Formats: sequence, C-alpha cells, structure tokens
Amino acid sequence: MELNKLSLKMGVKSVKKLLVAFLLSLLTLGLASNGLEGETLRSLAEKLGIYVGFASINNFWVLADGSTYMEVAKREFNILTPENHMKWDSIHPERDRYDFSKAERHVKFALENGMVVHGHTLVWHNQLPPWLNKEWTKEELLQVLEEHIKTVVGYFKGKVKIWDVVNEAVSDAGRYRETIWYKVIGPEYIEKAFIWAREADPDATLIYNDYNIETINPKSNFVYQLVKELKEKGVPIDGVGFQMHIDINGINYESFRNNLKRFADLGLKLYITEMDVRIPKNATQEHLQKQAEIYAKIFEICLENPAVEAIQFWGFTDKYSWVPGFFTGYDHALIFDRDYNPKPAYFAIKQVLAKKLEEKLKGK
Ligand code: 9MR
Repeated sequence: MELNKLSLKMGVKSVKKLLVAFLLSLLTLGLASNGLEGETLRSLAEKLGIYVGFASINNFWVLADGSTYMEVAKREFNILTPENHMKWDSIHPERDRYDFSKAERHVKFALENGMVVHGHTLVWHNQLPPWLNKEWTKEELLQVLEEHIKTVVGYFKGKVKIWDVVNEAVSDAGRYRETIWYKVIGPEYIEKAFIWAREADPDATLIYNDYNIETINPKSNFVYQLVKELKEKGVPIDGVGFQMHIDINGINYESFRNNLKRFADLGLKLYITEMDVRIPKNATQEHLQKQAEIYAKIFEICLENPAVEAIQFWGFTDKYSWVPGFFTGYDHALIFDRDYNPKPAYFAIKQVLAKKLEEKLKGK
C-alpha cells in the first residue's frame, strides 16, 4: 500500500516534470519562430527604420572591460551620443584652444561601426570651462557662442548628424532658465544658436533637448510654445529631444502620447535622448519586472508615432551610469546589468520591437 502510494506520487512528479519540459520547449519554439534569438535591438531597429542607441561613457576605449563594452555597444545599437566629451569643458578648455581628441574617439568608434552620431551639446549651463566664468558684455558672449558653435559643428560636419543645439534652457516651473546665456544675452541666444549651427552644417538635424518634458506639464507647455514660435519665425529647428530620466513610478502614458503628438504636429522630429528608469538600490525581481514594463510601454508609445526617429538610453550597462552617484538609494536604471547581462527590460523592449516589425510586415 505504502509502495503504491509512493509510485503514484512519483508518477505525478514525473508528469509534472514532463509538462514543464513541454511548456519550456513550446516557449523556445515560440521564440525561435519569432526569430528573436538571432536578433538584437539594433537588427530589429534597423528593420523598423529607427535608431536605438546609448550615451557612450568617457574613455571607454581604455576601460579594463572596454572590449566587452564595445562588443555589446556595436551589437545592440545604431546610434551613439558621447555622454560628456562634446561638452564645453571637454572640447573647449581654454578661450583660444579646442580639444577634439576625446570627442573624436567616440565619433570614430561610431562611424567605424556604422552608427549615427548624436552630438551633445552646444549650449548648456553645466560643464562649462572656468574661463567662461567672468563678466561678459552681451556682444562678447554672442561672439564667444557663435565661434564655439561654428567651430564645433564645422569640425564634425558630415560626421555628427544630429545636434542637441540647446539643452535644458527651461526651468521646471516653465520659465526661461537663468543661465549665463540667458542673463547676458537674453532669450535670443536660443534662435541664434540654431541659426549658427545650421550655417555650420546645413545637413545636420538640429534639436532642442530637455528633461521632464515627456508629459504635458508647465515645463513642456513652455517648451512647446518656445519651439512653436521658433518654427513660425523660420528658425532652423528640426526636432525635440525628450530626455526621459524617470523612475519606477513610470509616467502618465496617455499624457506622454498626447504630448508627442502635439510636438509632432508642429512638423518636428522627435527623439528620446537619455532614457533611464531608476529603481531602488536593493532591487527585487518585482522592481526589475516593473522596470521592464515601463521601458516596454515607452517603446510601444514611441513606435506608434512616426515622428519618433530615435530612442537612446543614457548608457547601457548599470556599471556605467550617472544614476547611483546622483540619486541616493537608486540604481540599476539601464537595460544591461553590471556584468553586461541583458535584464528583463532588454527582453521586454526586444519583444515590443519584434511585435511592431511583425505588424509592419503584415502591413498593419
Ligand atoms: O551623465 C552625465 C554625467 O556623467 C555628468 O557628470 C553630468 C554633469 O552635469 O551630466 C550627465 O549627463 C546629463 C546630460 O548631459 C544632460 N541631461 C542630464 C544628464 C544626467 O545628468
């Protein structure tokens, strides 16, 4: 009797095991029939005719794990933004001296691997070199800015296809940010910057880039009005960059969708420029899952809008991310872990891209 019970129990266990194996093989077959195992974010993005990319960390070419970093980067992405090396303090360290050496390494890596370069950034209030920190007259500062923009854009003419011409010029309250540029020159520094960038490279795509403008709020309303007026005046602005530094609470997706639409209706191209989704430092599987859902949802909404040209992450491995150094208690904001293993967010994004591709092929 006891023996019978045992064999019955074992039988149930074996059936369970068989069932699990069967389900697993179904799953694998499903993935195989999607063709996903041979695909990367890059391969899917290319088939969809969009760009998916990353901010390249400082000096990646000399990192101890640089070869892994570069391998993953070129496998997964078709657009790159240097995270810091095109900013003023790096590229224009003295009044009469430019240093393109580091920026060039990023550009070289991108171009050698068939990636587009997104330049960041021509006018910003952070990471300015010390020499700018003095009393300027309006005329002097206009001259400094014009020379900087024309020199940098001219230097990378034909190589940098997209420029963040003006970055973060608006405060969270929805007013002009009180930067050196605004205080000395006045709001016209913005249109002048676009005009000079266009003169230096008529073929580059010129965008305004900012954070916390993903949904409809006082700041995005101000930016909307600003870029609308620039367009109406004939200022050469081609697009808007939504940085998308967000957290585990996600954003209001309906508002995001409507916001993208109103900017696209102005005839502008749209870019997600610096996406990361920060989660608690001691993250659980649930956090990672929630993060994956947020990434996937943002991708889904972006792919609905044909004006969205590119979606970029602010880095790709959690090993190199500005998040833990800036937001106490937060980390793991990117789509690869510190050992370059793809996280749930990576797979979720891939599924969204694959689904979109399937729809596209079916002519939906
Ligand atoms: O990721 C960048 C970090 O390494 C720099 O220390 C920091 C300095 O301000 O800038 C970070 O990048 C910012 C980007 O240039 C503009 N948008 C916000 C990004 C995160 O702060």
